[in-house]
Amino acid sequence: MHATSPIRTTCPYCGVGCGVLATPTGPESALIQGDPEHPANYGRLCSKGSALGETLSLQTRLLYPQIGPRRVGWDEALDKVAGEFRRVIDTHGPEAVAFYVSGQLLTEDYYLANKLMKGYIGSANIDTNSRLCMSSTVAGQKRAFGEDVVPGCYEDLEQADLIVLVGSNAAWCHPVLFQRIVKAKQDRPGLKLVTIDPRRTATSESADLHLAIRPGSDVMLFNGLLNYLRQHDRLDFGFMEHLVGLSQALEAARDSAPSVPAVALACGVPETDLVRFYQEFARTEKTVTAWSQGVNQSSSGTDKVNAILNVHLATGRIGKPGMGPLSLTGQPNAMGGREVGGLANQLAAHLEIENPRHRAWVREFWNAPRMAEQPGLKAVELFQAIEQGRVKAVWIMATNPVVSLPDAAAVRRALAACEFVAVSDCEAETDLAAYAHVSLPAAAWGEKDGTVTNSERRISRQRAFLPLPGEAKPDGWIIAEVARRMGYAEGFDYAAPRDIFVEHARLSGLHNEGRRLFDIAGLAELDAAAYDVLPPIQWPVNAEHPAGTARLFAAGGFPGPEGKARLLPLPPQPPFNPPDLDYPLVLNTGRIRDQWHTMTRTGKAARLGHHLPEPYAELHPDDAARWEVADGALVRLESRHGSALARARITPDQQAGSVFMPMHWSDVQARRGLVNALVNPVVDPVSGEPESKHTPVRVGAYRPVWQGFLLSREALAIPGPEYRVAVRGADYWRYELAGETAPDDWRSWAESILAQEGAADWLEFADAHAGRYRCAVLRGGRLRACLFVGVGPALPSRDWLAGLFAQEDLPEMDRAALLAGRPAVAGSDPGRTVCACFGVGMNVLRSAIQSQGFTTVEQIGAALKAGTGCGSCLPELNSLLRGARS
Ligand SMILES: Nc1nc2c(c(=O)[nH]1)N[C@H]1C(S)=C(S)[C@@H](COP(=O)(O)OP(=O)(O)OC[C@H]3O[C@@H](n4cnc5c(=O)[nH]c(N)nc54)[C@H](O)[C@@H]3O)O[C@H]1N2
Ligand SMILES: Nc1nc2c(c(=O)[nH]1)N[C@H]1C(S)=C(S)[C@@H](COP(=O)(O)OP(=O)(O)OC[C@H]3O[C@@H](n4cnc5c(=O)[nH]c(N)nc54)[C@H](O)[C@@H]3O)O[C@H]1N2
Ligand code: SF4
Ligand SMILES: [Mo]
Repeated sequence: MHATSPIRTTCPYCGVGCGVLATPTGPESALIQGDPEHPANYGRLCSKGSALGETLSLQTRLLYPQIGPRRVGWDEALDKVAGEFRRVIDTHGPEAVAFYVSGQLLTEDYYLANKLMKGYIGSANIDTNSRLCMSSTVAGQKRAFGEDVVPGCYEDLEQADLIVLVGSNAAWCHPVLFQRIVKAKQDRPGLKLVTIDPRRTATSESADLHLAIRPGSDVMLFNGLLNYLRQHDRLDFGFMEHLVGLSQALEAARDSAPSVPAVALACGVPETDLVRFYQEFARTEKTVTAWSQGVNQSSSGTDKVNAILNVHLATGRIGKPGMGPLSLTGQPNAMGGREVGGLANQLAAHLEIENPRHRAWVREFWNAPRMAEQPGLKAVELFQAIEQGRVKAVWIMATNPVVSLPDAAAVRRALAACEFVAVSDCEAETDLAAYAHVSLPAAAWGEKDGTVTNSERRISRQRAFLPLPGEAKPDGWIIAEVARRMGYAEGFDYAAPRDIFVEHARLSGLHNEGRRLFDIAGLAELDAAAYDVLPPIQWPVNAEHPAGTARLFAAGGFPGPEGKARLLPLPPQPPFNPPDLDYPLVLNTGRIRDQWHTMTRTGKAARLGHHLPEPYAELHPDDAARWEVADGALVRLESRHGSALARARITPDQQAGSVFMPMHWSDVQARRGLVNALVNPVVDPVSGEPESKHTPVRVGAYRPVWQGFLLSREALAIPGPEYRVAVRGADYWRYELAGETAPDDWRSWAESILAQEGAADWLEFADAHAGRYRCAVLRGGRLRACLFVGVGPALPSRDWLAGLFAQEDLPEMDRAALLAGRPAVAGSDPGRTVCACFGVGMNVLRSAIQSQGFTTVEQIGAALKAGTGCGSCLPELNSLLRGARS
C-alpha cells in the first residue's frame, strides 16, 4: 500500500464518528487530518484523534497467534479454538460457551460473531462491553419507542435554543461535538447550555447553568420537570395522539416530585437554579437533551433514560429540527453493535430474540442449523457464570473485562477458573493476556475494512491504509475461520467485508415493510466498488429514503404498537448501595480528556500522557480535611470489593461526599491504579448495565516509607514498590514510585534497575537521615536517567527534568541544577501539559496570563499557540483565565 493521496476513514475512538484523512508515511506511521467533508466533524479532530498517527507503532503489538506463551501457526491456533468450543458444546451443551465482544468491532465482524453464536452454536451467550455502556439507553428507547432508535441528529445541537447535557462530560468525551456546541453558542449567544452532573467538569465550564445534583437523583429531577411542565401548561396536546401512558407518567411525577422545593431538596441543588432550569426548558421549544454515562451507568439507568424521554414526548419535542433526545454513544461502533444484535437479549437487525416469528425469519435467512431460543447471559452475569463453572469456554474480542468490568477481583477469579479462554486483541501486553489459553492477533485500526455507525445513526466506512503487520488478521476473518473449523463453512463463506455488509443490509429489510426503522435495505445491492466509496449515510436507507434519514418521529409513526410511543411512570429509586458509616463516600468513575479506556492505543502517544499522567482521586476540600488527605499526596481508596492507590486532587469542583477516579489505568501502566478493583457489581434491573458511577468507599492518606520518581531514556522493569506508574514521554519514560520498605542501599537499587552498562557518570546526593536520595546518570554528556527519592510527595518538577532529556550535551549549569532539583534559570519549568497539540504547560500559561494580562483564549493562542490545534484544551484555558480574574 503506497498511497500518496490520503485515504478517507473514520476515527476509531468515540461515538462522534469523525471522518479522518490518513496518509501513510511508513509501515508504522501516517499523517492524520480531519476530513473536511465528513458531516460529523467537517475537518475537526480532538486531541486523541489528531494523535492517531503516533499510536501506530508495532512495538507492543500481538503479531503472531499463540497457544499459551508459545508462538504457533494460524492453523494450530484456530483448530484449538474450534476444537475446544466443539468439545465443550458436545459435552455440556451450547449454553456452556460464550463470546464477550465489543463496540470497537466493525459492523461486519460483529455481525459474524452474532451469527455464529446465535444461529450456529445455538446459544445467545454473546454479550458485549456495550452492556457496560449503552444498554440502559437501548432498554429505555425500546420501552418508549418500541425500537432502539435515536430520533435526531448532530445538526439539532446547532439549531437548538437550549441544550441540556445530562451525565455527559462531552468536552472531554465527545470533544468535536462539544466544539460544535461551543461554536454554535458563539455564533448565537441566545443558545443556552445547562449541564447536569454531580461534579463540575470541563463541560460545565462552558455552561450557562450547572446543576450539581446528588448522585443518582436524575429521575427525581426529570419527574419534577414533567410535573412543572404540566403545572405550567406546557404539554403538547397536539402530540398526545401519538402517545400512551401519559396520565400514569404524570401521576407518578406529581406523586414523587410534587413541588420545586421538594425536588431541590431531594436533588441537593439550590431552588433558584432549579427554577431557572425548569423555566428555560418550559419556554424553549427547540431543546435538545443529550446524555451519556452519568445516566446509563446507574442502578436506575433505564428509568433515567425514560425520565428524559418522558419530557420530550410529553412536549412533542422530538425529531424536529433543533429538538429531541440525543443519546451520545461511547464507542466508535456502539450503534453498529446494536444493529447487528450483539447484545445477549437481541437477535439481529433489531429483531427480537423472544419473538418466535422473528427467530423463524432469521433461522430461515441464515439457513441456521441451531437457533438460540432465549436470551443469553448479560456481561456481569456471564462472568459470574464463568466463575461458577456454568460457562466453560469464552472467547473475548476487542475488550478487556479484567480492567473494565466491575469487581475486578471476581473477574480475575472467573478467568483463572475457566477451562478455555480465547482472546482476540491487537496488543500483546494487557492485563487480560495472562488468562488467554489462545491469543489471536487482530488487525488494528488502519489495517482493515468495514463500517461503523455513530451516535446519529450515520454509517461510515473504515478503510485500510496500512498493510497487515506480522500475521495479524481482521477480526471477521478469524471468526469465519473458527466457524469453518466448527463445521459451518457454508454459513461463513465471504470473500470480503462487503459481502457481509450486504447480507446484513438484506436482513434489515426482511419482512420489514416499515415495521422496523433499522432498515438499510437500500444498501443491499452495493457492489464492491460502491461499497468502497460509500459516503457517510444515516439509516433508515430504503426505497422511501434512498439518501438516508436525518430525523424520525416528528409526526409520530413510532415502531411500537399502533405507532405510538410510551411514557412510563417512574417512581425514583435510591442508588442500590448507599454510602454508610464504614464506606461514607460515593465513588464516581469516568474518563479523562487524552486517554482512551485501557490506554492500549492512546498510551502509545507521548503527547497524550502528560495532561493527567497518574491515576488520581478527586476530593472536595471538606472531605480531604476530614480524612487528612493533602493535595498531591497519595490516597488509598477502599470498598467492600478491593482497594486502589491514587494521587489526590483536592478541588471544590468535586461535590462533598463523593470522590471521582478515572477508569484508564491497568496493571500494565500502574500498580494498584485500577478503579474497577473498587467498583461494586451492581446492575440496573432492566438493562443489566453496571452502576459504575456509584460505589460506597472510604479514603485515607497513604503514607509509604518513601516516595519518588525515576526518569529514564529506556523503558524499565521496576520490581518492588507498592505504587508504580509508568508514563511515556517523547524521549524518556517517567516512573512515579512509592514503597512501604526502602532498599538498604539506594545506589545499588538504582544500579540494579538501570542496569547501566559501560562507563557512565553518576552524580549523587544522599541524606540518609532525612530519607533523601538523588542521583543522575550521564553518558557522553547525555542524561540517561535520574532518580529522586524522599519521604513525602514534595519532589522536584518532572516536567522541567524531562526537558533535559532532549539535550545532547547537558550544560554544566544544568548538571548542578539537577541534584539541587531546581532549574538554574527561573521559568524553565513548563508545568503539567494543558495543550497536548503544542505541549504548552500550566506554568507557562499561568505566567503568560499574569505577565501579559491576557483575558481571552484568542490572546493566549496568538502568543503561545495553546488552544489553536484541536481545541480540546479550550475549556481549561477558560478556566485558567477565570481563575486569574478572581
Ligand atoms: N477521552 C475519552 N473520550 C471517550 C472515552 C474515553 O475513554 N476517553 N470513551 C468513550 C466511551 S466508550 C463512552 S461510553 C463515553 C462516555 O462519555 P461520558 O459519559 O461523558 O463520560 P464519563 O466520564 O464516563 O461520565 C460522564 C459524567 O457522568 C457524571 N455522573 C456520575 N454520576 C452521575 C449521576 O448520578 N447523574 C448525572 N447526571 N451524572 C453523573 C460524572 O461525574 C461524569 O462527569 O466517552 C467516550 N469518549
Ligand atoms: N469503573 C468504570 N468502568 C467502566 C466504565 C466507567 O465509566 N467506569 N465505562 C465502561 C464503558 S462505557 C466501556 S465502553 C468499557 C470500555 O472498556 P474496554 O472495552 O475493556 O476497553 P478498551 O481499552 O477499549 O479495550 C479494548 C481492547 O481491545 C483491543 N482492541 C482495539 N482495537 C481492536 C480491534 O480492532 N480488534 C480486536 N480484537 N481488539 C482490539 C485493545 O487493544 C484493548 O485491549 O469500560 C467500561 N468500564
Ligand atoms: S471527537 Fe475525537 S475521539 Fe471522537 S471521533 Fe472525533 S476525533 Fe475521534
Ligand atoms: Mo462506553
